[in-house]
Amino acid sequence: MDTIAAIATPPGRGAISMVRVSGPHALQIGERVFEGRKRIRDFPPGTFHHGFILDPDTGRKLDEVVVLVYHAPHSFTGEDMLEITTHGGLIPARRVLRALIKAGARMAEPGEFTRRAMLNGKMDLIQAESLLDLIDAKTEACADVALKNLTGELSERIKKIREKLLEVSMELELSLDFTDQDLIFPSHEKIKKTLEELSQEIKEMIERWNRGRMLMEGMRIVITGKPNVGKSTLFNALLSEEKAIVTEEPGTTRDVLEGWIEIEGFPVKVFDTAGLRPAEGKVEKIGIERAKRVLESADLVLFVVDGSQELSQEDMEIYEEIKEKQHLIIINKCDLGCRIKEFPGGLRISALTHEGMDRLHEEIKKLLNPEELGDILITHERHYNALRTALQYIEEAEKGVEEGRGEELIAEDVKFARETLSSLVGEITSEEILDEIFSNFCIGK
Ligand SMILES: Nc1nc2c(ncn2[C@@H]2O[C@H](COP(=O)(O)OP(=O)(O)OP(=O)(O)O)[C@@H](O)[C@H]2O)c(=O)[nH]1
Ligand SMILES: [Mg+2]
Repeated sequence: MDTIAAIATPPGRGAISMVRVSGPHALQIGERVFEGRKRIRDFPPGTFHHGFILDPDTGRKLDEVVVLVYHAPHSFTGEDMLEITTHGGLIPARRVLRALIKAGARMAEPGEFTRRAMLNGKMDLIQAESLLDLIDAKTEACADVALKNLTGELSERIKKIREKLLEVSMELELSLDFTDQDLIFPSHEKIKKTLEELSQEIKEMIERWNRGRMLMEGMRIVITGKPNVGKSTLFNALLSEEKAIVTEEPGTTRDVLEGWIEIEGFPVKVFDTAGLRPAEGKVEKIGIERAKRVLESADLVLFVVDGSQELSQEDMEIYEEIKEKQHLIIINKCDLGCRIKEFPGGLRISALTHEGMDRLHEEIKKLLNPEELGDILITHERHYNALRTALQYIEEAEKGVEEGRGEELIAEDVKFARETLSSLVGEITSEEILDEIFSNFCIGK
């Protein structure tokens, strides 16, 4: 294993930056560039030491630093590590990194520190991914869920399920050894019960995936309706910003506009789109195509109609298109009176005067269900897919027990379920998958 180094802090103006070094030669490489009162190898672990970093070839001073030493295995990566705190800004940390490379370290790949932490058993793959989630957290709630999984809550649940599956496998082995029907029967009842419990537990985790996804990636709210009903005015009201152009001319909005807001800790991405109608020009046509495309990916559609006029054929045509999706009907311009008798459950608002906006927020909040935030564990598609696959195997095994299939066959399904969960926590995961996951990390993490 070679020794890696990287700048762990983002570039730019700031008080301090940090350069990290990890690997079997971290201390020796540090010594080649560090000048202080003590040699690095004599630092007691976990203590800070003041000194200078010098160019190993010329002896030129590069920065005044503080160095912290960790001895393997008591470090983030599980290897010998140095954390060199340099002055902030672009140059000091870069010069220190260059000196370390000259002294024998190699530039770290993105996520390589975390990958080593995983290889050395400091964390599993789910925890590594949660670390990335924490860094990328857009809201407090995202950070809470990420931290929970970083400290191992999801991993623990998965490992417990896997242990129970192992018990089932052992029971099946036992049944295989006995041919006496009386002996086999009670064990089969027990196996069936365990499998049922496990599939129930996995189902509950999977059910919350959609909200976990919305928490991590943001809920996508798309505003649609015919031209001039006040979509852009509503968009601006939701964002509390005059971002979209509003005019009394139908067909004002052409491009898809987007903006982030936060509702109860959930990041929410709001899209304003072109009013839907038979397009009049080339630009509008493209705009409408784009609007339709973004509608397809909506978690929630806000279907807007103009309440100051009667409902039209055009409104109904658009409604027919979106009614199968999760939607809210918004009867806008209510400050001008409401002439729409249809849609008794529609939300009457005025995007202009903000009347009724509170109720709209409430309705969106209901869909996000923030009270159950604490139960969200699944926030990655990878986790969701693995759990679904494991569930299929477990259900197949359940069926096998019910139908009295041979123990070998049932044992196969249970084994596959176990292996799927092992790959979820990263114990048997291919290099390509690991490469892909870690490539999303920052350098220095
Ligand atoms: N009185 C009143 N006027 C509104 C309200 N909402 C929007 N308007 C007006 O309706 C007109 C159209 O508003 P926009 O927000 O541009 O409508 P749009 O649906 O985005 O229109 P397109 O982009 O052309 O599809 C503007 O003159 C707005 O000021 C409202 O709640 N009350
Ligand atoms: Mg508009």
